[in-house]
Amino acid sequence: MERHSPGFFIGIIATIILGFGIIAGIFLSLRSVQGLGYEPSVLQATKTDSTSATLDLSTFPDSMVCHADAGEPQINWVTYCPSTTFELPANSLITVVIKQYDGASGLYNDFFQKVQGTVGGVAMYNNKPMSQINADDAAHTFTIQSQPDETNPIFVSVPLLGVADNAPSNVTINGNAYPTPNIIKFQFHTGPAGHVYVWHCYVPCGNDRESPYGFSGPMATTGFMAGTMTVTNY
Ligand SMILES: [Cu+2]
Repeated sequence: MERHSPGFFIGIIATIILGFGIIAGIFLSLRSVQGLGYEPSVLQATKTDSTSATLDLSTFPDSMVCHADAGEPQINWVTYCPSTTFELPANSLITVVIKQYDGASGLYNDFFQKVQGTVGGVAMYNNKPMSQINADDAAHTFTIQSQPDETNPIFVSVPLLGVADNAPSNVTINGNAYPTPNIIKFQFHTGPAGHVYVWHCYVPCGNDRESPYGFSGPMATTGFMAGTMTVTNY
């Protein structure tokens, strides 16, 4: 039988210790990411009758209105408002109305310039029906996806038109000035209760244009540009 030097065994022990160290490191960093994440309160769509409901949202270029106590740097992050943890009634027609106050930052992936999964394949942009917008004009997207094992998949994706960069800030909310928002409205259907979907924005509207190219900060944080959509009975 081959004999190993003491160094061989020290190497194995070092590898085991290092392995545990890496696992512990990953675990701790994941925990701290969760700690950074903001757990928003649940926003239930408002039922208008037994088979329909409305979800009223806004998107802001900063967090002054929606996360007033966030502190640095979150107070400067773009955000959906008032929440990104949504609850929708089962087997219903959902009308989403978004007041979009932010300028465009544009898409890297033109797939998300199309309106997808809505009733009629369109969204209303300031009362005008459109099935897509220019990729460069997108400020955010409203995108619902399903996990791979989902038995009732839903895919809805609507690009939100940015306001012009030179638009005057003529709207005041809680003492903060914003331009007149674009109003984006669309509808989709929910299926049976008891399903949870992934909700996200796909415009790289995060902190910077360096790696990871706008997908950091608010894009990676629950309550800003990431969340969940739960279909339930209420
Ligand atoms: Cu966004």
